[in-house]
Amino acid sequence: MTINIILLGPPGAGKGTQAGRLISERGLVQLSTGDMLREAKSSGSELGKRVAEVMARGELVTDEIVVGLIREKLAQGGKGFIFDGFPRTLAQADALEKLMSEAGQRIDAVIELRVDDAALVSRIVRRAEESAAAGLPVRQDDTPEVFADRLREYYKKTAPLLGYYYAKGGLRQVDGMAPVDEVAAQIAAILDGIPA
Ligand code: B4P
Repeated sequence: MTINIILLGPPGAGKGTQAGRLISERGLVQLSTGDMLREAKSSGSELGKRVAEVMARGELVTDEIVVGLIREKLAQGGKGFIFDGFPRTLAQADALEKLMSEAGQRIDAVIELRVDDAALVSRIVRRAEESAAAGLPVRQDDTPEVFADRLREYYKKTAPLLGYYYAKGGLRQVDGMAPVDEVAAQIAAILDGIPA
């Protein structure tokens, strides 16, 4: 069965973590705008330089850039997508709806990972400490100061999507505070309940 899902939630909610599970367990294709933007950043291109400045401030990159990246990926084809970190604004949600309908596809479920703010901050701080201890690069936006700005952007620009998808009837919620395996089990139960 082919399914397309959106993982929605604040920064650090575990969208990327759960997308990783879904790739290995269900063979879905992950479309992470965060990863795409980090790739653009490390390429050193003009676009990458602009993106790097915005991300370092904890702000959202423009809808135009992000929708362009998603359009390119969707044009490469494939079935069964996990939209991880996209859409993040109402304009992106509208653009996605258009792109999916042009491709003759639909979004089967929008899954919100619910995690409280204090837990988000401690996850991000832990990730930065673990990366540093392992000699791995630490994400520039994983500092408590930038994280506060990322969270502010989330509540201002992304949280309104919860009402948007609730009104459409496709919003499902999971307890993102639970351990990774338990969150994965909650998501699996939602996916198993989607009619073929
Ligand atoms: P993203 O890369 O999307 O990153 P994120 O929101 O920080 O992370 P995610 O929710 O995936 O958390 P993760 O699994 O890593 O965005 C980064 C930046 O890119 C944005 O600020 C923005 O500038 C830009 N951007 C991206 N998409 C955009 C868009 N559409 N439009 C505009 N700009 C865009 O988990 C975090 C940590 O928690 C990890 O260390 C993990 O191990 C841990 N964790 C996960 N699940 C856990 C659990 N259940 N219990 C305990 N710890 C857990």
